[in-house]
Amino acid sequence: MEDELLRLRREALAGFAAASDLSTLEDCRVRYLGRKGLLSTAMRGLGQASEADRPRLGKLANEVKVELEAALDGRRAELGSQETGRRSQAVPPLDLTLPGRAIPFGRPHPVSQVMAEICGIFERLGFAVAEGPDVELDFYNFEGLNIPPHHPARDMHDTFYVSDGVLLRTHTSPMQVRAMQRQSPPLRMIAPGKVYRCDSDLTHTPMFHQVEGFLVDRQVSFADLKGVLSLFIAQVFSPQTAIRFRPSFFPFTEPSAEVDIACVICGGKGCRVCKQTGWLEILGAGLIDPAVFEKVGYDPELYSGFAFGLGVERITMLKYGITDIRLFYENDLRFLRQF
Ligand code: 2U9
Repeated sequence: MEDELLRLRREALAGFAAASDLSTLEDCRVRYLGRKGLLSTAMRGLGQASEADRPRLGKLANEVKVELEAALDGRRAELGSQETGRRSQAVPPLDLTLPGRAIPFGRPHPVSQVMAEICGIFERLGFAVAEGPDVELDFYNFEGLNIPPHHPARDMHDTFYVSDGVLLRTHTSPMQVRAMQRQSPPLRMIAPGKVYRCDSDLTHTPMFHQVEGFLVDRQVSFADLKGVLSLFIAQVFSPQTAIRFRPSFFPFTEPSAEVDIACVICGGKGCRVCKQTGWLEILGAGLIDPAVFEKVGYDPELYSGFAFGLGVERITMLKYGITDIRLFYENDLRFLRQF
């Protein structure tokens, strides 16, 4: 028995020393010190030793056990630090002098930038900003704006219909009709957003952005409209930009006008962009037609108002000399990075 314990001790110590990694060492531990390992089996055999030998052999078995556990711990620590060392050597050394990797920054789309600029100008003039649904009811898009069924003005809008009486809004003014139904005057509001028309060429896309605005109060005149739009144009373009109001027609305004600025390319001399006229149309406007007030229950004898509408892509194109509207929607970074 004594010989067997000493042999186990020798073999186990040799096994621990020979283990070249933590997993082999663990196998070795199970073999010698595990619950069903060789040392436990030998200790169970102590019962068969003579009563005289038993205390000495028991003491020896315990000493072997303590010695093997200490040797195991030592070897485990040794192999553990060797493995950590090997792992850290596998990581390439850090070169702190290398230049960092640049984080590519995004930026707002040029149309979003100009949209924000336009909204900012009107907000500083006290206009509230309204939002509303892209899918609209016929009433808010047409009827409430004095465009009844079969009115020829509907043809100009190239409407996408979703179902009977439901459509993609062709302008953002439906939001203003909704606002008039909710609130009573005075009202000052702009409605920015996407609009949809079945049209596509160098200057038209099926979806584009508009900002439409209106002001309703007692005794609002065309002079108020001219004042607000002159301030607006001076800020978006320059205070030196010449402006003219040209008579026009819209079903929802009377009188109506289209507003031109002196051509940003030739300064008014005449060129290809302004078709030799020296002027560029940038927005439409007018005094709100009393028929629109009647639709929403405002008294047209008591209230008057002005309204205007502009296409954001068009303003952006004129501001930056862009000649093809489709460039806005191709997501070519060489184009977008210029803004
Ligand atoms: C209400 C009543 C009237 C908004 C207006 C225009 C004139 C106009 C076009 C410019 C270019 C749209 O993007 S475009 O095609 N808009 O010419 N819009 S007056 O009139 C309103 C708005 C709200 C209640």
